[in-house]
Amino acid sequence: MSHPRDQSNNLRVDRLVIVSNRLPIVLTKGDLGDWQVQPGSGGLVTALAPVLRDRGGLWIGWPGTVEEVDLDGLVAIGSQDAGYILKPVKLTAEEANQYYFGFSNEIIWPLFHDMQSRCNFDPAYWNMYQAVNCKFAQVIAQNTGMNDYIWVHDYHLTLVAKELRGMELECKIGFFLHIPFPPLDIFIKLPWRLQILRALLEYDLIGFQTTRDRNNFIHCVEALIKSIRYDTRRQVSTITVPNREIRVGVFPISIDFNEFARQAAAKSVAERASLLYEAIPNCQIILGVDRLDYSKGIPEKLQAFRNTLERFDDLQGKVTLVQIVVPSREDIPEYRELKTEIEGLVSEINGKFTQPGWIPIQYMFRNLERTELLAYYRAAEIALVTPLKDGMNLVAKEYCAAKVDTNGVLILSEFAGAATQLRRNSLLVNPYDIEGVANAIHRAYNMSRDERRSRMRRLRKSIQKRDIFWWVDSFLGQPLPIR
Ligand code: ADQ
Repeated sequence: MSHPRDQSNNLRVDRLVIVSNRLPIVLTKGDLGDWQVQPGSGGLVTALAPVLRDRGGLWIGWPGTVEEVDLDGLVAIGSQDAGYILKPVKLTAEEANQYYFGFSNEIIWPLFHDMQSRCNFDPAYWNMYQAVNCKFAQVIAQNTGMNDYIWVHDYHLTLVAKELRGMELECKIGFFLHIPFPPLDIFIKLPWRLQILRALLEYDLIGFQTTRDRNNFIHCVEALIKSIRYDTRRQVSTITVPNREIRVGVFPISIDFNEFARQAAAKSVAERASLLYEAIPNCQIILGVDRLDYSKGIPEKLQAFRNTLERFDDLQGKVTLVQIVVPSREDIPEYRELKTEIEGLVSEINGKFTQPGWIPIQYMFRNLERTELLAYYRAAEIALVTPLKDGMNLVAKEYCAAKVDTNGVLILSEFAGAATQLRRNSLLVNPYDIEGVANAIHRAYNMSRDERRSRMRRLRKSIQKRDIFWWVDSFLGQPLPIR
């Protein structure tokens, strides 16, 4: 992999410092109270690990536990396994509660997904969010030098650059927002809108998933902060505020396509996929894979499936929806209520339509092993990815990568960031339009093999071309303004 930033005229960067809410390790407590460290998985770690190993660097974040435990020792083991240094930011239970569950997930998350009525604008959350961002900045300042490039990830850490500038750390700092950025009329509901916007302008480069998000951000800056100039004609635009420039760009995140395709093609996955086919005979499998979150539109999806069975009764006994829900944020009451709502709908639909030998919905609420997830991707003729709003949605890309036989249809929400890239060859739907989604399911079910294959081939080609390595390279390769 090349790193154009190293060859540019830019300041020579010595090391890359990744900062994210969570460190890429998983700490688990055994039955005897002993702690285990496992490496984290996921596209971001896969893509960044080689860069960190090659040019040296570190990853700073919260190890994910507030328990009294020898964090330094455990993290040191994690560093050894990873091949690069991990540095923990230690949080107390109260800090984790108010900064993470509170400000990040009860304010920014719902607001940035256009769901302001779900926000709990508690001022105590804001105070703790500032304090924890400051704590992150202190750990960064203690562990970095002038020539390091600091790359901060996501909505938990919007204030880090501002804190670092306050400590007179003048190195280059980039920021990538994994979730959407809302339009002005929603963003201005945030009581701390000016503080957050001004803090974001302390980064040198801000990356968004889509042009929509980038433009929303620029409109907010234009409306709320005076005397700025900008130009949105390019993939990366420049905002000029008094005395300095900030680059603001579009960098759609992706997956390690080749690795997904390779693993999906393995014999063990093919065998598992055949077992799934045999267990659901004479049916096309429609697959939903979502983290437990109201932004993912799971109840709406179940209603659309019910509508499909009601309006297209020839599909009864011919399609099975396999809905996998990954446990998430269950400490927040709204997430527990959502789980109850989903389970109620599943049992209502199954109660109404089940016939001897056919159950319309198979529902799973758990984490799956990679091989099992890939087997479901391979076995499903149709993927139903219908978030109400989503930064990108990697499940849509993973499904296509794993569909090595190309016999699959992707039904995709127009409000997922992934729709920008995949709109032409998926069936694009409005997830709020129950009948529209049902029509798309009917169309996907009846789509000819040739049409499925040619659409899926094009989807796969486009995802392979812009994979996670392309994403890392294009962010890190971006020339930064001189400070
Ligand atoms: P998420 O909201 O978590 O990410 P998404 O992009 O769909 O959403 O990623 C989910 C990940 O979880 C996928 O990699 C998937 O493989 C994995 N997963 C799903 N079901 C699983 C299961 N049952 N067992 C194990 N793993 C499972 C946020 C934003 C997104 C953005 C990403 C990356 O909300 O919009 O795409 O960050 O920027």
